[in-house]
Amino acid sequence: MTPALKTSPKENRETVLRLARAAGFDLVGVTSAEPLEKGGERLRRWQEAGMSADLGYMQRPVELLSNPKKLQKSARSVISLGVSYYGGDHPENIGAGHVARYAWGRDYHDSIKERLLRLRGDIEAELGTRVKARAFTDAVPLLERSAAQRAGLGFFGRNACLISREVGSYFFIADLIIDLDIEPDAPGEGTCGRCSRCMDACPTGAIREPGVVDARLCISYLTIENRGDIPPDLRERIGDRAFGCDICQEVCPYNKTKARKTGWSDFLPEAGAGPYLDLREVIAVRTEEEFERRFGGTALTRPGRAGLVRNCCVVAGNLRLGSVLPALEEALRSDDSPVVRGHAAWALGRIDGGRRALTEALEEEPDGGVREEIEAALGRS
Ligand code: B12
Ligand code: SF4
Ligand code: SF4
Repeated sequence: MTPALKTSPKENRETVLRLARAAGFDLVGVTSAEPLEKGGERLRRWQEAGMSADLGYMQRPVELLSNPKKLQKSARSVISLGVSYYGGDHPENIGAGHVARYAWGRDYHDSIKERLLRLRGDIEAELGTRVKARAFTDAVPLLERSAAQRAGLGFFGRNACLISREVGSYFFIADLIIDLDIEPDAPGEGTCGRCSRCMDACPTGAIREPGVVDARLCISYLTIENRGDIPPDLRERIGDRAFGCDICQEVCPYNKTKARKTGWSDFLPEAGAGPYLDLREVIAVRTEEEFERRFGGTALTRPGRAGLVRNCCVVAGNLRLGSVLPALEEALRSDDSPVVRGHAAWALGRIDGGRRALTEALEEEPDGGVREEIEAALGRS
């Protein structure tokens, strides 16, 4: 290892780009570690409008979320990386719970972190010096889309996603905040033109204005980050979505023509839960151990057992599946979580043959909130 670096920012850039591609990243770009001012401004307005819902990590100060140097004092550059998670399209629904594409395979946090650390090692080996670099994806408080846009990976779509002209928007963003001077890229450019398909297609109206998503209404938030009840007036609009939502990306013309099949076997359906969940099976998961056995190592653990079971109850109610009645009845009788029991009651109220179990449960139910759900499902309130 040589302590002093003899390579120029231009040479560093060539090295980083080559090594990142060799490590399997589809996209790579570089920006300085200076604050992301425009992104910070947008974040401030988003926070002030209450659109961050109860996401505590998004309510942290704008100065922190928009400044790479707050995460690593010695930072000189941000290497922004993109990796496609596109494993194809969903087969036609056969009465199951739809899973957003990014979560079909192994947990991306683990897969990407491993490769980022390997990339950092490769950079050190090639430059012959140690570098200080913080490696993360979707785990550290930084506006990753804004950093990626400034690093040239793509442009902001009206659905707020970063869209690459090379691969569309089905890609994760990962970062190395590094104490190395690297020649930066020009910011990403592109436009939606006159298209507004994502805004028209969003079932909950969550895209409040171009590029601005209200988390309180977004199905991705409601089914993944939210730990409590799904507001009754939004349940029907969730349709068959049991985990996350891709609607505003599915309708996007860039994804129709540019989506690139992932080269990482970790993200293929065989590596995890795949594109659909068996509703009866998930609704019957009663313990944390069973949940971990079934979904450990995938992103589906994020909402917790009760959250995922809750979502599957809502989907069963929306699809009005008689075959799921016994599982819903059992959940209403015996699940420990009031959130699960309440959503099971809601679903039973929408399925033919569900009333008897509701009437019986009303006698026994100890939780006031769940009793209200049962009353509502029976049409009494
Ligand atoms: C909080 C969060 C959410 C929240 C809020 C989403 C939101 N749009 O704000 C919820 C839970 C709803 C969510 C959902 C999803 N998320 Co999310 N999420 C995040 C997280 C942690 C922070 C996002 C954030 O800062 N939001 C606040 C707003 C203000 O910022 P922003 O989304 O970055 O939007 C910026 C740009 O869009 C820009 N902008 C928008 N329009 C315009 C127009 C102009 C002219 C300009 C200049 C700028 C501009 O301004 C905003 C501020 O910088 C990031 C990871 C991270 N640390 O950055 C992942 C991240 C954004 N999510 C990601 C993914 C994959 C998703 C989902 C697709 C998952 C799914 N299938 O269910 C959906 C997509 C929903 C959507 N349409 O945005 C990826 C996006 C990758 C990409 N190609 O864009 C990220 C980057 C995670 C990662 N590391 O890969 N997410
Ligand atoms: S992810 Fe779904 S709910 Fe969220 S903005 Fe996109 S279409 Fe709307
Ligand atoms: S669907 Fe249309 S408006 Fe929405 S992000 Fe794609 S190109 Fe832009």
